[in-house]
Amino acid sequence: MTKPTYTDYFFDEPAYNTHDGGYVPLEEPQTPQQALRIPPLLKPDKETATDTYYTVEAQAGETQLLPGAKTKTWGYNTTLLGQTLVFEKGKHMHIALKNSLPELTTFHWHGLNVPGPYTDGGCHAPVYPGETQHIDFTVDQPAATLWLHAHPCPSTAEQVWHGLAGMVLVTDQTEAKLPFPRNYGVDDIPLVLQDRRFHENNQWDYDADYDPDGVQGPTPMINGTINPYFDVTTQRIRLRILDGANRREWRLHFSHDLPFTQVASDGGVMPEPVQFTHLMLTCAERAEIIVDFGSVKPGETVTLYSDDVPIVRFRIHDYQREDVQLPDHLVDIPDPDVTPNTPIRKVVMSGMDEQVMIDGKKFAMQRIDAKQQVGNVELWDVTNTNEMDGGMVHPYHMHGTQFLVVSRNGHAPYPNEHGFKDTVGVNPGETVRLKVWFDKPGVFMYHCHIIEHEDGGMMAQIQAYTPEEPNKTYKLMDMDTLMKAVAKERGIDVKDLHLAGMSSYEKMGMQM
Ligand SMILES: [Cu+2]
Repeated sequence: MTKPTYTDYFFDEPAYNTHDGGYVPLEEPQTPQQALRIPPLLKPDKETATDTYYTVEAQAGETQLLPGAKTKTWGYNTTLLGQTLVFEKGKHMHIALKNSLPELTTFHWHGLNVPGPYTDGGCHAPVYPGETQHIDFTVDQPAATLWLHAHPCPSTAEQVWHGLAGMVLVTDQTEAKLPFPRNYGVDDIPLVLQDRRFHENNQWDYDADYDPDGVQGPTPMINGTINPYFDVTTQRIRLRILDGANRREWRLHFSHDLPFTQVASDGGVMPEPVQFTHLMLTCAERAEIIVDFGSVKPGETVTLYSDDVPIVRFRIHDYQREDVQLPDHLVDIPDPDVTPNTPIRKVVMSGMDEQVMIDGKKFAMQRIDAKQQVGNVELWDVTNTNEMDGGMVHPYHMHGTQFLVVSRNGHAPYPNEHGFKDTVGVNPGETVRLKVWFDKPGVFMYHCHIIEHEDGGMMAQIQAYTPEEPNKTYKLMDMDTLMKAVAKERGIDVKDLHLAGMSSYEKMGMQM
């Protein structure tokens, strides 16, 4: 039987962001095309057979994005986004987290299976300006495309907007044996999809663009490149695509409806490859796709679009012909049993704008909302009740776990949702059932990954505990400490401090 090629985006069309009142359409940049920036691989400080040492430095700088003035940007080991980290499965990683920014930040490893809350790097793990902290962990999960981003509540959105987002590639022996392109920068290409608005003198202005439903800009920015092209020199390329935007959904398709094959989702290689002509990603989701240009002649250009706007041009050069068939089965994904006694947890995402909440509450850093024993499998029913004006898709993300998608409103999940995921788009009026377990203890956040929604309180946290320490207490960040620290960094009085996400609490008359 020939396998299907899927030609639709699956998500509910009336809930697409294009229908939002505040939607900012993408516009094709009018500036000259530039070579797609490929983030360099970060060189380890030291490497042995068993251990790897990295220094990750959050820094401020300037980046030439448009002709004329450089743009003030932030990045990891570079001025914008990050150098790419490679984590080899089984190795012990030692990472120095250095903050050279003028304000506190955190280093969150999105999708990485590490203990919480300090190694995970959510809001409870601040690194103050001028400080260096050290984490270490053993890489304990399959090959995957993960990412590093800032997560200091309620300023996550603003810091990511400044540029704090980098790629993290986990490698392992299983993936290494699959016939995938893996020559980094040549046929294995990270693709961070973001959007920005350029104000006077080519600068970004987060406050001016602020929208509690998610900040957007009209200009596509791909790997920190405006109007990029990529020179293709092989028949096949692998794109590791990340929706790194604060709010934007990407509806991807190539010119001539060129089909492509998705081989991995958030948490790694999928059990089976799935062929598409169209693919929608919600915030923080990743898809690894393999594109075969075998039907395209050298000299031609294949364009990647989001909706109807070109975002990357692939200029096809001479390439060596190859005839690679992907196996029908790629990897085995463990699917732990559930029983009629398996607990079913309910999570409700509600509201839009300032009203966003989880289970009728806004996030509080000192409150533990749920507990689950490490190793136990539970079903999580995640519901999006927001149907106002057609509603919107909330990308639901969990720290500390790679989950399985069981069903959508009782029906089969989408064809590319059979592998490990850490972020899943939930349509309005829909309940997505997940199979969730934690391998590591700690306090972990779960939230909408429209980043302004999480800053605005659409977030909660769970304590994953071991039977030996069911009531372990962790030192959790508190609002008073945070506000005083940021006010001091900015040289202002704490009563004059305003952080973007706070407005959602104030409008609702709620305390952070
Ligand atoms: Cu949301």
